[in-house]
Amino acid sequence: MESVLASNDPEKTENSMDKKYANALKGKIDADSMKKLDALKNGMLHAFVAEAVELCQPDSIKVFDDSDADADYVRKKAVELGEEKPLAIQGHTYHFDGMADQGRDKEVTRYLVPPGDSLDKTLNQIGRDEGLAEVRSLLAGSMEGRQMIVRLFCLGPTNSPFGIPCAQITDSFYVSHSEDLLYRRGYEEFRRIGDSDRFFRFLHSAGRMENMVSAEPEKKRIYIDYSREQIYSVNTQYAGNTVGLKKLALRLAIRKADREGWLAEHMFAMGSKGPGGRITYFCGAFPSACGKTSTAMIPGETIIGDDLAYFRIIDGQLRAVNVEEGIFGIIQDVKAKDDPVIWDVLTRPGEVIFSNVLIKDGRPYWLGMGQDLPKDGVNYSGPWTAGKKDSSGAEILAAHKNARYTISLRAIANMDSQLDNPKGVPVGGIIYGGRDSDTSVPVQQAFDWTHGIAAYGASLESETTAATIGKEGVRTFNLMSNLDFLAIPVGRYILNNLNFVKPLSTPPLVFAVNYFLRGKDGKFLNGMRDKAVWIKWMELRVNGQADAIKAPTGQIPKYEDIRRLFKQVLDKDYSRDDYVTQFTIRVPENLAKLDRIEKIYRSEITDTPPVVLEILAAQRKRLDDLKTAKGDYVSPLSL
Ligand code: GTP
Ligand code: SPV
Ligand code: MN
Repeated sequence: MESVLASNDPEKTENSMDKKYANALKGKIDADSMKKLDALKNGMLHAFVAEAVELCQPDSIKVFDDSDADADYVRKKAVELGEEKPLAIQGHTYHFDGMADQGRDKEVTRYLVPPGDSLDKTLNQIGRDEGLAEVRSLLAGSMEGRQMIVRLFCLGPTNSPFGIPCAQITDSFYVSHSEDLLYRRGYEEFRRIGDSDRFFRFLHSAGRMENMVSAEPEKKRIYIDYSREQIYSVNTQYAGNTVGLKKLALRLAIRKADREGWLAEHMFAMGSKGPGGRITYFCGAFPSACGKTSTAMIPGETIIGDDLAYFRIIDGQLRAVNVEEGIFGIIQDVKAKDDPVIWDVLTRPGEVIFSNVLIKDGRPYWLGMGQDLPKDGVNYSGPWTAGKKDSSGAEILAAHKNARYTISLRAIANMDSQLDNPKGVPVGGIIYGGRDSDTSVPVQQAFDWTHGIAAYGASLESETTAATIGKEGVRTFNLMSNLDFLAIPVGRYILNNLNFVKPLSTPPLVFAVNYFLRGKDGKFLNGMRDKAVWIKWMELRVNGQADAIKAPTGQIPKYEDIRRLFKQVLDKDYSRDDYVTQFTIRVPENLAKLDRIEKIYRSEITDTPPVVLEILAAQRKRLDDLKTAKGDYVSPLSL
């Protein structure tokens, strides 16, 4: 049969939709959905839906608008169909992903490269024609017997220079429900943009399912058709692989930002309260599972976002928005004592999706929750008892390390009042951090923007975690925590960052933190809550109210300031010994890091901006000089 979409018939229905598209939907779409879709008068959207229907062959199609009734339908369907199951507390549900679907799957996430284009050879990629044929064959007929869900959302606030409208098509009510919690509704935003092609498109199918879990992980594919700003995802449910607006959109946004002169970052955004009630905003980039959510959630501060931020220069200020309005957060180690804000949301009635936790008697359990876990229950592996092994003989823990919760920021007591400001918030400081057991001090400030971008952001390394599938604990280069999502040349991306602040008279300060520094005994040198002190020190620095000591790697805090802040913020006595141990400059480790980073920029990255190498060379010289003067391990008191 010839595709109805192939005809070139310009004839319109009595409504706005092209007849060929209307024909493709006929018999499957209900009148209300047709009305909603038609009212948007967006030819590109109509084409996207019609093509998806032709390919995936759903039984029915439902188009959603911004109404609470529609969100309600999604929530109910997720439970009715069994993708989510209710828990004892009202509004709480849980969802499992498959055994081989517990994190972002970088292996099968590929860019579709059109003929004549080329991407950095380190990026996972496939020719566009070949890739499209492959993923389309996996999607063909994938929605038979199911309903196709057509949702419209907005990345960033609506009616804002930051906003990017998005259309998500999926057959998963879990994915759709997650998006309801995580993103701003966008039907009205589409109405506002009219017949524009300025929107991202995501097509997802969970594929064949067993027990409501994607059953063919070997056929999992996540393909990024960047030349059309469209993503295909199939045979997976894990949100990082399916929720188009999260990391898949980030890949498109980075390219769009590059073209348009703004920045799309893997960063949290938060407000820190300073003396006199002022609020100073910070954005921070740490790789997956390295502390963004925990930092954005510091008790007593305010949260804008925990994972994704867009930056623009507006009215002479660097301003940021949260791309999202919810949290897909790691649940491991969330405890009543350390994380009172999240704990509260996770233990009272309200909308929460728990994924890949242990369930027993209608209650969720996770690793590091601060209490003994049941010895049996149900988890992502099915019925579970302590000691259960997987097919390769490895122990299956009670809950997955990358188990998560999905909530709306609106449920959180310390949500910042500026979350929806269409112009975002002014950024006082940028923070880079990663899992670094042996090199960097807990907090330091760059000498200037260029030093911060080159020596902190572009030199970021972190040990891998359970948030991505693969080996954990491997020290990996991950510039600006954004390397997984970068499909523009690395040097170009660094230059975009370097040049971004050129129009500003005072750029934000740049800081580096390290929550994961270990002592000789292998134990962490800092407690979970110490980050609250580092943030307060940065807040004072941004406002010119704290001194610093010049070290070769940056400016570090003075003991007296930190001691005072520990007392004030955590009511803790911070000893001079702790200060010396934590802030000792570890010269050999810092030099070794420079060796690793310089090697990458000299031999693997072909468009390294020369200034990056100059900054690193100057840092090396400062470290060498210190070594000559004072040895390998230099106390901050002797700087
Ligand atoms: P993504 O959502 O994957 O992007 O991660 P994230 O950067 O938001 O990470 P998150 O804040 O959820 O932290 C993840 C893990 O880091 C948790 O298991 C925490 O226990 C651990 N963590 C956070 N802060 C600290 C800290 O100060 N010290 C130590 N040792 N671990 C920490
Ligand atoms: C991350 O892995 O950085 C996350 C979770 O924030 S995911 O949705 O998988 O991207
Ligand atoms: Mn993340």
